[in-house]
Amino acid sequence: MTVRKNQAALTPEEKRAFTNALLELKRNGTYDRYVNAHNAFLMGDSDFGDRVGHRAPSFLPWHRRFLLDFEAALQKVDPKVSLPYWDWTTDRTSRSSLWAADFLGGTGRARDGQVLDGPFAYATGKWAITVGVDRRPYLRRALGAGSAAELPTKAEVDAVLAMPVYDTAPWNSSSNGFRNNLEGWRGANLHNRVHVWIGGHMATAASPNDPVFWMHHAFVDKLWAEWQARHPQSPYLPGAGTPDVVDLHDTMRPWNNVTPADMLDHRKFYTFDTEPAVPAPVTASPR
Ligand code: CU1
Ligand code: CU1
Repeated sequence: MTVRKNQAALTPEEKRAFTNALLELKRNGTYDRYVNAHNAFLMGDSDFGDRVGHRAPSFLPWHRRFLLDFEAALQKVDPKVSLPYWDWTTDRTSRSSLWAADFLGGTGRARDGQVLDGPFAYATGKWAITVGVDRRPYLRRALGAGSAAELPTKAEVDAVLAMPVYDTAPWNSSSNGFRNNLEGWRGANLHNRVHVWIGGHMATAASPNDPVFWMHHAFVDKLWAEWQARHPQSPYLPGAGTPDVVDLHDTMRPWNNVTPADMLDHRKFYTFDTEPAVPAPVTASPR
């Protein structure tokens, strides 16, 4: 069973295994298919994006499944790898070990935002951007330099985790409730603000070009699990019969065989290092 760990607790070997698996997916073309899929959701068909992956109740189950697919691709390269999560309430400056040259590399240079150090710097020849908002081929960041000067705080996260209702009509970026406050279109602005704080590619629809995308969303996903644990009586909403919105048992594009209900229990797929491990199912040994 996969255990997702806090990125700050990874050993040097675990960091290397994770970044090497990312580089291999980039080399074999898998990585850019994921960037393309995410980009298509936001840019290709606005109705598609608005109603499924973002600005919608299905924001959380959609990204849970997207991350699961990507993690499975990483594990094909190296079965020991899992998606680390980045707790941005704790590791909240550009001096965090997350941004060191032995992990993700640091912020971009002032002139053009180009990331110059670490495994994803353009000069390594291993991380050319092919799916972008323009033709610049290098990964860009501007940590804390944009309109989001500070990452969300623990207190801001706790206030959102205390919200008892998952989502509310009209089920979009104006809704009140846990999902939209976490996604960030209202209130303290959690998830969206982190994209803007990083800047560069993370502030665009092609955000998965920056590997920090996966670690940011792994933490957003963990916050959903924490919210569920705190509000065990609060269901995913809407339940049924809502036009143009993914109800509990409606399928989500692009998979068409996955519903939010299928995604509600993350322990079917992985656990976090902060919770007890799920015991392996007892199976008859083959011989
Ligand atoms: Cu997304
Ligand atoms: Cu995001």
